[in-house]
Amino acid sequence: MRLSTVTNGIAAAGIATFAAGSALAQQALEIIGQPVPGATGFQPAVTELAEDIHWLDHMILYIITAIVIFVTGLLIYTMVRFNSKSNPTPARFTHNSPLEVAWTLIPIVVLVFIGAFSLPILFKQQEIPVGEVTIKATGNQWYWSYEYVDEGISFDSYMIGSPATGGTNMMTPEVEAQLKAAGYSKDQFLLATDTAVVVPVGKTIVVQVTATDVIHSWKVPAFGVMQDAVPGRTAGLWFKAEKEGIYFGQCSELCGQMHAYMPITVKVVSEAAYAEWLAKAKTGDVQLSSVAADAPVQVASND
Ligand SMILES: [Cu+2]
Repeated sequence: MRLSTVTNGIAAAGIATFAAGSALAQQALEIIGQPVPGATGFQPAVTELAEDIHWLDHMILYIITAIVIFVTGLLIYTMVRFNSKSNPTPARFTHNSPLEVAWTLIPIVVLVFIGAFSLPILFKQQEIPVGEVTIKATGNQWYWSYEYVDEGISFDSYMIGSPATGGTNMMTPEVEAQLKAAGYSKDQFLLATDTAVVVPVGKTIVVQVTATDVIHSWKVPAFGVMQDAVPGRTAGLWFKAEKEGIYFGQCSELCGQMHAYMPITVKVVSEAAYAEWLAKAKTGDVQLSSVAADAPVQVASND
């Protein structure tokens, strides 16, 4: 694993950039998108798509709750009112047309209502805009490869602690040290990767998802995106992250023995930090800046 040193300036600007680089505040990236022990809700939403999904989920939860209360009430009423003690002679009729029409129409209305809100959200996800950054994500057994198609950068991304990084997919003191060196803690084991997808904040990112062997799935919960990676086919997803930080995702299509060990790490950084990373990545160093032993990965930021 490569651990590079502080913010190499853009070569062309040499010393000037270096001076500016040191003037930029060194800001630790906050880990925002990760599972939390005991949590039951969603990870924080940092894209419009994720906000839409959360809104839809909450709206449907109200409808579900009303239906559950209504049906439970009916059941209890029926049990009390029509048991053999309180209703010894049951009625003999077999049809009730108004009732049957009602229990057909009301669910249709409920479903159409839900569809009227969910379909526009689905279309928003599926209509891929023109990306300001386009990344091709390729699923492999068992790691992700990334290619910044307009920049000529490509690299693989392995879980820290996986065999490719010298591990055994188990937590060991060595893995803990590797995680620490990369700016993470033990809690990010199974989530943190040796290299990360780095994207600028507030920009439209288009990810072209595919696979080389079996079906994988590229998913980052905080962005509200998930796309199957199918061999021989390229499918798109897009997002615009509104907050700088570190976001984790996982392969979300069972793809074999080490399915659980091919996570996704996305670092959303300022435009300046992205430009610096890009310049460095073009020289072959795809690590994001340097690392203080106890701080999350440092990136230069001017805000
Ligand atoms: Cu997979």
